[in-house]
Amino acid sequence: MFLYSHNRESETVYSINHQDASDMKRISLHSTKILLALLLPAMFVAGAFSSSVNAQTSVTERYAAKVKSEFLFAWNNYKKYAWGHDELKPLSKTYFDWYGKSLLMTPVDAYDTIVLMGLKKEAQEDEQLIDDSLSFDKDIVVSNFEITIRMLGGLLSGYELNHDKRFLELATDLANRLLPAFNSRTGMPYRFVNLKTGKVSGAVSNPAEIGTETLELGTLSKLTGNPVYFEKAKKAVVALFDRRSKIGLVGSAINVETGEWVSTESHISGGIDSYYEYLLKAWKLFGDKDFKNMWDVSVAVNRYLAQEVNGELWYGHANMDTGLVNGTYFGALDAFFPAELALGGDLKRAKELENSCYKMWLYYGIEPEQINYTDMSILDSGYVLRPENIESNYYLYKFTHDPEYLCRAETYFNTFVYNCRVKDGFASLASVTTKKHIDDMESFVFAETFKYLYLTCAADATRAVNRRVFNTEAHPREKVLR
Ligand code: DMJ
Repeated sequence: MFLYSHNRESETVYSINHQDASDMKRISLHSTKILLALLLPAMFVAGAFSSSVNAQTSVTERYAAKVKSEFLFAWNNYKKYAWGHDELKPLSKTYFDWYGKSLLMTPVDAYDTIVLMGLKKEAQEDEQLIDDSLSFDKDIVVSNFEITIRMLGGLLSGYELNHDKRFLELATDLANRLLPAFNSRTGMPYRFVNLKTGKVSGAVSNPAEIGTETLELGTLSKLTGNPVYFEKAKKAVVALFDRRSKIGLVGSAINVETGEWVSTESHISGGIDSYYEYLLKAWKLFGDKDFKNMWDVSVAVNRYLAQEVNGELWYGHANMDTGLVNGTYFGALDAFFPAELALGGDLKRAKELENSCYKMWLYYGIEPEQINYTDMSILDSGYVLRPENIESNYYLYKFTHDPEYLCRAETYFNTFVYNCRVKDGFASLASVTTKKHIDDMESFVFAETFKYLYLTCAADATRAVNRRVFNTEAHPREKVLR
């Protein structure tokens, strides 16, 4: 089986090793439970949040302070070993630039979290770095999707928070350089574009990469008064939506020149996930009814992909034309969906799916990239510091105020720190069973993982963003159209 990864160009497609998967099945559930039983009591103070309201507030404040302190630990290591580069390599204490030349990925992705945490000195240093050194005039081929959600998203949120005109200039320049990606016959964007020449490549794309530009380009249209950005993004989404199957599902790969589906496998996982997220959020942010209609049709996923297994709710993989589930896989990226269900008003399903996601997180001490939910066996054992599970828990708490989700937030935080903190930052895991670290710390750790952990407990910061809509990289958007 092949899946599209959201990540770098070099990681566009990866395969799952079925031998590993069957080996993993042999790991006994019993030993995992014993391991959890030994580890968890020492690490968690579960229940601390559920006492009186005052006690709850002081505990949440202490927790928020701990999250902030771990964020600062990661940020200071980025500053020490990778300042001015895209990412910190936390084991070798050096840096990684996605395209050979830095686009300041971590400084841009981290900026609004730094502001929300009230870290004034760090915010000033970061703003200065971006103002002085960020330039998109580079002869590099970039992923339209990744650069839109991380860089354009980060610059626009930064501008909405600091009103620094340079951020808006940079965002506009970047969007103009990305726009050629939309010049396909169908209006759906190519995956890659050269920032200097505008040359495009990657005609076979997927719903997530095609449909995850509306929040960023729509915001830019409102801020600049130039409608072209939103028009291009919306046209792409509509072109994709119009190619849905008779039962309302989309596939996982489509040719943007011919409009033909290349893979009819339907799911809510990586490669499709944020297409659904942006249908809902474009409606929430811009009040555009077309997006609401598209979201309403798309909840066909609840009808065809949702499955009850052992009394738990999961979402599988199905053929987009028949709706018959043919793969019982679920993973770290799918865990974004309880958040969308909650935002869309379906709290019942949101809670059920969040319970499954939480189980997936705890089962091996921290979540693997993908499991088979019928027996919880691992299909892809890595953990790259992803935020989606934590993000959904944040929304569940926001909508229910049930202290259970505060307890869970603490568990997410403790297990994250316990498993991924290394001497000089936070490192991804090659495998959640061996817990072996790899030399990789994605910028979304700053943009999303720490932000959602912090917002779950920091009341002031949460109030500040309550009316905003987060893009898929957790950059908060002001409701500029209402
Ligand atoms: C982030 O870049 C975004 O959340 C995206 O939508 C999915 N992948 C990563 C986090 O896992």
